[in-house]
Amino acid sequence: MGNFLGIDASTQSLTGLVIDPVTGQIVAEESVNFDEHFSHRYGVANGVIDLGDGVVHSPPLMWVEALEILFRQLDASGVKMASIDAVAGSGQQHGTVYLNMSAAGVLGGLRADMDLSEQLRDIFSRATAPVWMDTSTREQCTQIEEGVGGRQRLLDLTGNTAFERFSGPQIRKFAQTEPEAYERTASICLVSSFMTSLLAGRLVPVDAGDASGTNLMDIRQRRWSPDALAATADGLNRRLLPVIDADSVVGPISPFWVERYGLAATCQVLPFSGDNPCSLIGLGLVQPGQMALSLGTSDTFFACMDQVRTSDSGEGALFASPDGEHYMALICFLNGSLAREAVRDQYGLNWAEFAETLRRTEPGNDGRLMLPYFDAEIVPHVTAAGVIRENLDKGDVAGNVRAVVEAQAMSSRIHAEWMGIQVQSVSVTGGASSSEDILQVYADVHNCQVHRFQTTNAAALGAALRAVHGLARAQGTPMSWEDVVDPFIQPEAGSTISPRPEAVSRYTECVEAYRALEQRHTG
Ligand code: XUL
Repeated sequence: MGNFLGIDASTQSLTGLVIDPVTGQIVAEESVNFDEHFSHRYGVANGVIDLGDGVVHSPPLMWVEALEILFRQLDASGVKMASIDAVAGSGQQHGTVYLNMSAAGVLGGLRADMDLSEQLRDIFSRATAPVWMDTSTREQCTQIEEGVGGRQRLLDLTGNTAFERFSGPQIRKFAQTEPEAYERTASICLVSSFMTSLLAGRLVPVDAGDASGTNLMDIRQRRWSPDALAATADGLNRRLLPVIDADSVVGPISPFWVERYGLAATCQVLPFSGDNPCSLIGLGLVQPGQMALSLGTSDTFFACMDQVRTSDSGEGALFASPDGEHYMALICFLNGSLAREAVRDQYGLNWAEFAETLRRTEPGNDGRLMLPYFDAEIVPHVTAAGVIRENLDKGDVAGNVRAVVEAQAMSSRIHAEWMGIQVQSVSVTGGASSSEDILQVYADVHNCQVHRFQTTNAAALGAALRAVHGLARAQGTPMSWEDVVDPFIQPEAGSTISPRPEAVSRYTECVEAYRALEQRHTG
């Protein structure tokens, strides 16, 4: 067995992670930050273009360029490209990429002597892709829910009520507001399936894990729901390829990557899935009842489940697990690292000072609370930015630092109640998971141990592990999910964070105070 590559196409960067499944080692991890490379050329900040009024897009051509840079970086880091047996990936969820009828032909005839971005420049019917941070589709959400026979029906059918960021409402808005461009659209990809298509050199369908984030897939059948398609846009069925199993091999990598970067012609491509479904695998959540936290651009808190369970309030999301068998319950906080960064910047701190401030302040923050809506929020549903402070002065640096982190941790506890899981431990990933001080707050608020791992990028790791599992199955030597994930999910020695009894009892009260404050302002 050789090496396996997992690629994570996230909001702010593109990461490649190479694993050796035999030794259980991460062989290489390289990242391309979009702002560093592209802020001028594509006008992105934090990887996105904020067009105002809740409209947030990213240019897909930027992801194309980043993919080539990533392969160059991996090569320069010493990875033997020919040793990669298979590649799979992970993409920020919900974002949609709109392609015209030339796309399939161009992808199939890629030339290795030209940049990928140069060749793909004209395949788009829409230059930019709405991403998960876009909150501009409230109207379309209501229309889709009504179109399928009500909110509850959409929830029963797809596992989710209509969310502004989900692909279906975004597609509907495009079809309504730019009908000519929609007419010119031959195929609609998600970020995940777009990236897979670049590697495979042909249009590849969406996997069931990411398709669950569209408001278009029948969650039990794992295929597009005719009712949801009809309620979303005319002619949508022919613009979407049928949903595929995340575990299926799509085919060999395009000769473009073989000739240009030395990958083996036998290297197999498996579908990208959503970043959260991939993190589920990367954190080893392949059995029901386990919980994990991802502290990224968004913060997500999620669990593996063995049956469909939806949140009555409609704020939680449900996805199909890419393990092909289970489900993933998730809550997504838009004000994740962006809120922590906003506080850090507001008070001119660096991360070390931010952490030091957390360390010297008391759990419970002496009753100083914050609702950290630096931007509109997904959970709970808040339509416009507006930070609320209680017993907390805006000039109180230490109080604000602790308040933003405590708010995020308490909100994750309150809004995960619908999952009905007795939290035993939390596995954690994402950039901010390197901060012990932030994680201590989560351990205290949830009264459980918090585990950290070799990499903070569980999405890329999960993608690589999916490649191992899928290829073994395709080769007729199937492996259990446990055997695939186990070598990579041993907590880092000495890195587990335990709850402190005094802090735990203080948070029992604080959580109720936070709940009451939140209900007063959002309820
Ligand atoms: C999940 C969500 C985000 C994105 C970006 O529903 O919207 O977590 O996947 O990472």
